[in-house]
Amino acid sequence: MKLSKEKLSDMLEKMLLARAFDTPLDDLVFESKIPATVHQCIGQEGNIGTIFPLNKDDYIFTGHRSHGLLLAKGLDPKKMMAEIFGKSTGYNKGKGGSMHITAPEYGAMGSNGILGYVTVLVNGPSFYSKLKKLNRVSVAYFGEGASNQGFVHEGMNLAAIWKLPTIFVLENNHYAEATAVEYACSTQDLALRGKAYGIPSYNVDGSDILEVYTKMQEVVENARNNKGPSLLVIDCYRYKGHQIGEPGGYRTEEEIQNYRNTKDPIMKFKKYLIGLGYLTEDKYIELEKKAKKIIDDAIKFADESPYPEPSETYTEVYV
Ligand SMILES: Cc1ncc(C[n+]2csc(CCOP(=O)(O)OP(=O)(O)O)c2C)c(N)n1
Repeated sequence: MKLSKEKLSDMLEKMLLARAFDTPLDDLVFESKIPATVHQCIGQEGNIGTIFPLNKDDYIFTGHRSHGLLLAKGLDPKKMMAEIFGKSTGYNKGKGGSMHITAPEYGAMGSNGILGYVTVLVNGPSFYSKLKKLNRVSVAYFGEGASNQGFVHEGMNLAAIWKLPTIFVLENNHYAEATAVEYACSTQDLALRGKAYGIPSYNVDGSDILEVYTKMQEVVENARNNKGPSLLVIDCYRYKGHQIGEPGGYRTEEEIQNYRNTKDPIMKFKKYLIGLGYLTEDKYIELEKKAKKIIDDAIKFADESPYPEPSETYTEVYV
């Protein structure tokens, strides 16, 4: 696979943007600038490699830990931050918050706090795309904890029998809240969950964005060529707690440090690009600063934006 320097650079910038977005959120929650807790994807930035083979009009359905994926899909950090702040300038006028950011104009069909439900919803646009011959794919993101939900098995079965252009992306970050995957999942080979429904299923290393990208490219092509759904199981790790403010205590600091030191997706990609001669230490620092500036501006925008008016309480809601 030969990717241009520009494409590789864009991947690094999106990873840095994802990390820069989630990093200041702890303080913002503790200062009550953000009125609810949020789930950070720090450590899981390799997973955004799944976004790059997609077109703007391909659909994604994400879960509660989705900021990095949404930024990579092209959403505006300012409108995302404003949404998390609960401000009227946010994607959903501040009524959705971190777990429900929705921007159909980017194919971002909604984050969803109901674990695993995305695997059912995703088949709607897949079916539509197949019926109307639109050649669009639809992707559902969910965790290994969510993969124990009944929905997920219904969603996979339906995608398989109707041969839908659906891609299931299971982000195995090893813990569902405080519960380790070894305890909660009956098999550690989570690809079996797709194979059980006759779905081609692959394990990929989430610390290597290019491995993630390459496999996603392949399954996206298969979906566009009417070959039906696929499952990617991404092995990854979250450095922060399940959510901001969690007390921890279910894993050792040593384990977290070990991942940071040996499998950090940004550090690995940085090293790779330096090896290729596409990046220098100075350029990397410049890109990090650029990402931080974008997020500082987004925070300022969110902070200065107004809350929705009380009179808007019942607009843009179903009931
Ligand atoms: C149907 C449902 N059950 C329980 C919860 C509460 N809950 C929220 S996140 C979470 C753990 C999710 O773990 P996982 O799917 O592995 O995703 P991760 O948080 O690790 O990204 C639980 C149990 C929920 N939101 N929805």
